[in-house]
Amino acid sequence: MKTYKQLGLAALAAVTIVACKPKGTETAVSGDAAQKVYVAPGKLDEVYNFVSGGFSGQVSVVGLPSGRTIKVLPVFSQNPENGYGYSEETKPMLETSHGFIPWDDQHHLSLSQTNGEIDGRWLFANANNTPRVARLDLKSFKTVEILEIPNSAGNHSSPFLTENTEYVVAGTRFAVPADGQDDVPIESFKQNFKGYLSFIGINKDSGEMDITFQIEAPGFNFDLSHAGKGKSHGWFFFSCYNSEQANTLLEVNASQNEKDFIMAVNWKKAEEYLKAGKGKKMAVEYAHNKWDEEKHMATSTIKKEVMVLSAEELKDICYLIPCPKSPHGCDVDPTGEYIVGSGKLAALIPVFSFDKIQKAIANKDFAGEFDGIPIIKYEAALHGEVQKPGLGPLHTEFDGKGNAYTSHFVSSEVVKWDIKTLQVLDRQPTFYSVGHLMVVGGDSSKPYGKYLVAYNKITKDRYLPVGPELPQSAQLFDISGDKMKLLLDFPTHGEPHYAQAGPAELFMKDQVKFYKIEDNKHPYATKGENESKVVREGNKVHVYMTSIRSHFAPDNIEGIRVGDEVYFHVTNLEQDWDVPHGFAIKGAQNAELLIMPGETSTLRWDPKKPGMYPMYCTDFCSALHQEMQGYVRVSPAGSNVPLTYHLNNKKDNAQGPVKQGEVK
Ligand code: K7E
Ligand code: CUA
Repeated sequence: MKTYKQLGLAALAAVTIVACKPKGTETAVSGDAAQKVYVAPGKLDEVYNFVSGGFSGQVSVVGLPSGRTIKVLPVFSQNPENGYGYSEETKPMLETSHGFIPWDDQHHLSLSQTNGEIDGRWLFANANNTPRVARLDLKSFKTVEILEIPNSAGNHSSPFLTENTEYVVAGTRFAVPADGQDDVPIESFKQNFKGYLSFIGINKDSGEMDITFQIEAPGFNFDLSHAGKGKSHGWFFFSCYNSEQANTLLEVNASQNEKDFIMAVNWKKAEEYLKAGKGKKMAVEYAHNKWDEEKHMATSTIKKEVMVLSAEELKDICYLIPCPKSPHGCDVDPTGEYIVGSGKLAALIPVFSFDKIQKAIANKDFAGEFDGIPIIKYEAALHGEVQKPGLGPLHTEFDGKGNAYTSHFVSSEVVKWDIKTLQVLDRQPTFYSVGHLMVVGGDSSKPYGKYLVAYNKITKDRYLPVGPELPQSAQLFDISGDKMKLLLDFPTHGEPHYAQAGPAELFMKDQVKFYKIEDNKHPYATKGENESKVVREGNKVHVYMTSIRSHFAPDNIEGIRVGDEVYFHVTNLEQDWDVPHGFAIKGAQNAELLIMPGETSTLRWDPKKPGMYPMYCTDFCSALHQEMQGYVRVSPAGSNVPLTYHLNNKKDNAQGPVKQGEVK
């Protein structure tokens, strides 16, 4: 029995909780919001939104305006749902110079562009922790390439790209000593630590990545970047913090200087120096992993050198522009004239002018040098400052109508302002603590506009509570009018940072629906049931298996022994869209396989003890999906049970003579 006093306290606590709840969270939505986001059953969304997964290592595809998550695309993390990073074919995608890495922290995305417009071909994604850049092919929505970045740590200012996808860049967030020369005291930071910027060349037709050159810059922390476009094509802009070059308690020690920098890089000039032989070869090791769409498998190779240009020696490739208080976002407007820097601790937003930067360089209007790199005078580069925009400005996107939208982490709001006049036009609260925001096509030369999405860090009371770990969240705004209108909240997969989006038509043409079985060049492909077989090579057993509605061939196997390494090479014989089969076997220390029509995938299985092991299809593929099953009999090590395989109790699973793997 509770005493009155206890009940009183409980009642008081309840009142307190109610009183603490932020007010007005529901009232920000206008009356027609539901109509604007409603996508009726059978209808398709208007926009593909690719959203970074942060610490999930993956990328989500979200439909807008509905906010529905359509798919999670595996990139840097193993994905048990479809066997990515578990199947023998996909494991090489996650190889690095440090060995197999099953996870990463994925922050930024860039859709490939032609003439500054999104072209719908590829999506690039960065990995922060073990520096890598991935390329996804948007015909198949698959990760088809991952390139490790040497001389880097914390690949944060990445993977931003130039207007014809000539380069994707990767700037190191942590200043580091060069690879192989890094066994030095941390105290020697100022002498030995550098900031490397990688320019990854992209093959025009195939999309294949290769590091064309790196620029060795002073030991700053390069945070974010965006390429020039239009008139500023040929330049790249990187924000950097920690110009103090502190190496401990950065929270305090890297916030000392009134201004850090935006570094403007003339990459066309860098190309000239490279051609003129001014680069030096550096011995490094980095993995280059490629997916082969015909062999249905990845290969990983280790590359051994990279060309490096020194910013200190080659005077006119890098310039520093002072930028207030620990810059974060670095964004370029659709015309290429305005460069917006966002100081996380600043109470204003500086906007720089490309024309003025050029003039300042021509007139040597410098305020000194930093490690041999000219510092342009702040006022000489400045177009103007947005006054009192909000607190903690982070990231800016554009609508193509002369407006900019900046996220404010500390004051939890999106602020709309005029790029030319720098006047604040509108502000809307976000719930809560917005990081990146994105306008559809908002970092291209031709924004599509219409929608803005805020990606928030904190959700508290926005969804049904699910314990201490809550989802992150996105909020959709209609930006077609003068004032932004909040339309929708939706939870996200992982922690969203940056995102990209484009109109649906761009991505719907030429999509792969299935793989032609006659084009399958996988060395273990089985192109018909009567080709299925089981072959023993010492303790390795290769199962050439097929799947078709609704059975595997073979579906019974005997003669497997403890100590065997069994490889199930499953070929899905279906030739129709949306008919994958799954494959799983009891005791596999692995995920399932999810095999697309016409594809071959391999599951490695090392049975640990004798027994009868059922295997089955995991993807509900037909009315008789549940019948899609079989057995593998595992005998003790050294047993002489002959290796046989069956379908419909016929050994050799078809007509013809009984085939048996050799048994030693
Ligand atoms: Cu601002 Cu990693 Cu782009 Cu997150 S970063 S928010
Ligand atoms: Cu195949 Cu279920």
